[in-house]
Amino acid sequence: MSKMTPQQYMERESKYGAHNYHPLPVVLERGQGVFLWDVEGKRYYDFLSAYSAVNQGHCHPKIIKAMCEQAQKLTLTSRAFYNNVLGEFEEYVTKYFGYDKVLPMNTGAEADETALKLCRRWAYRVKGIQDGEAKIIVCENNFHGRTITVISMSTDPDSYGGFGPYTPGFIKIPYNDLAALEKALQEPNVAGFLVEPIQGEAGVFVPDEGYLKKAYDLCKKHNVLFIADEVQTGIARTGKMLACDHEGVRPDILILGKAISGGAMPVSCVLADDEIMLTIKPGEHGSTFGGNPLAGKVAIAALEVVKEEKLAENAERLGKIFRDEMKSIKSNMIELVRGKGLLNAVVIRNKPGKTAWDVCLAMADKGVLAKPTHGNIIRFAPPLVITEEQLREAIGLIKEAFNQFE
Ligand code: IF1
Repeated sequence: MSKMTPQQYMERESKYGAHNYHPLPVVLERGQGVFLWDVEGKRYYDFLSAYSAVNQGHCHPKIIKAMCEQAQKLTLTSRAFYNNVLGEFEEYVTKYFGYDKVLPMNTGAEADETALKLCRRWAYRVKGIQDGEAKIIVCENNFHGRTITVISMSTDPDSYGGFGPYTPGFIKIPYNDLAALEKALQEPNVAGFLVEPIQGEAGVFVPDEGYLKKAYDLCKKHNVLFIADEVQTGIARTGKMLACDHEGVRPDILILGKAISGGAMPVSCVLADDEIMLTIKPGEHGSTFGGNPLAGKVAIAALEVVKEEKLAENAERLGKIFRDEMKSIKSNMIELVRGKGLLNAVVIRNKPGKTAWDVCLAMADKGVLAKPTHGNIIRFAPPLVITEEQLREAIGLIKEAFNQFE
C-alpha cells in the first residue's frame, strides 16, 4: 500500500479511535534523542517529551538494548510467582531514592491511587484514625491522573465534570498557601497531604521558595504524611533528581512514573519506609503487570542513564538559559515565563488569531513541537539530553515563530 498522507492517518484515528484528545496536526513516525520525524520525514525538536516521560531522549540505545534483551527472555510472570528481575529492580530503586521499600505499578494514576490507599491504611493501622474516616488534603488545580478517585480530588471541571459520583475524603486547599494548609491540618482525621512540588498541568506553577519544606514541617507537626507526586517533576526534570530535593524535603510517600522508564513503556512506583509500606498485606493490592521483569530491566537502565549522563545538572544549567532567552523575546503576546530546570512554561495573552495554539502551529511549522495547556499556557519540556547547541537552535526557531505574529 502506498504511503498514506498525514491527513489520512489523522482521519483513520478519528474514524476508529475515541475522541479523547485534540492533538496538534502532526503525524510522528520516528524518534531519536531530542528529535522526532513525521511520516513525511520532517524533523522536529520535541519540546513536550511526552509530558516529561522521555527525559532520557527518544529510543535511548541503552534503554532499548535492555528492553530487547529482556523481551527475548521473559516479559511477564504476574506476582503469583517470583522472578529473577523484580528483586533487582526493587533493590536498585529503593537504594537510588533512599527508601525501605517500593510498590511497583504501571501508570502514574495507579501510583497515585496506591499512595492514597497506603496513606489511608497507615491512618487506620498506625495513626489510629477511625476506619473509613481518614481525610487527605490536596491542592486546587492539581493533576494526579484520570481515574475516578483521582479526579475526585480535582478542581478542574474538564477533569471531573460529568463523571460523578465522586470518592469522598478529600480536603481541597489553595496551592502554595501555608496558612490554608495549617488550618486544614487542625482536622484530627487528616492522614496525608498530597502535593505536586510544581503543578505541571496547571501551567508549571512553581511555589514560593521554602513552601515544600514548611509544608513538610507542618505535616510532621500534626503526624500527617507528606506525599509528593513527582510523576512529572521527578527523574531530573527540574534540575535535581526530585523537585523536592531543591528544598531538602524527603517525602513520606514518593510517587514516580513517566520518565522512570524513559518513555519506553508504562512504569510507575510508590516508595515509602516499612511503617507505611507494610500496612498493606499480601493479597490486598497489586496489578497484573506491576513489577514485571521487562519493566524492571527498562527502569534500571533508564535510571542509570539519568546519573551517567548527568541529566539533572544539564537540566539545571540549560533551563536558566532557556528562561533568560524566552524573557528576552520582545512580544506583547508573552505575559510571563516561569519554570525550574527544563520544565518551563510561557503564558500567552491570547488574542483572536494570536493564541497559544497558533504559536504552537507556527512552531511546528518551524520544526519545534510543544502544546498548550489550559488554552493560553505553552509548556516547554525538551528531553534532558538536549545539548546547549541544540537548545539554542530550537530557541532561534521559537523566536522566529513568535516574530511571525508581530
Ligand atoms: C493526559 C496532563 C501532564 C501527572 C502527574 C500523575 C499523572 C500525571 C503530576 C498520571 C499525568 C499526563 C496525563 C496526560 C497528559 C499529561 C499531563 F496534562 F494531563 F496533566 F503531564 F500535565 N501525576 N500527566 O502529570 O500519570 O496515569 O498519565 O501515567 O491524561 O492527558 P498517568
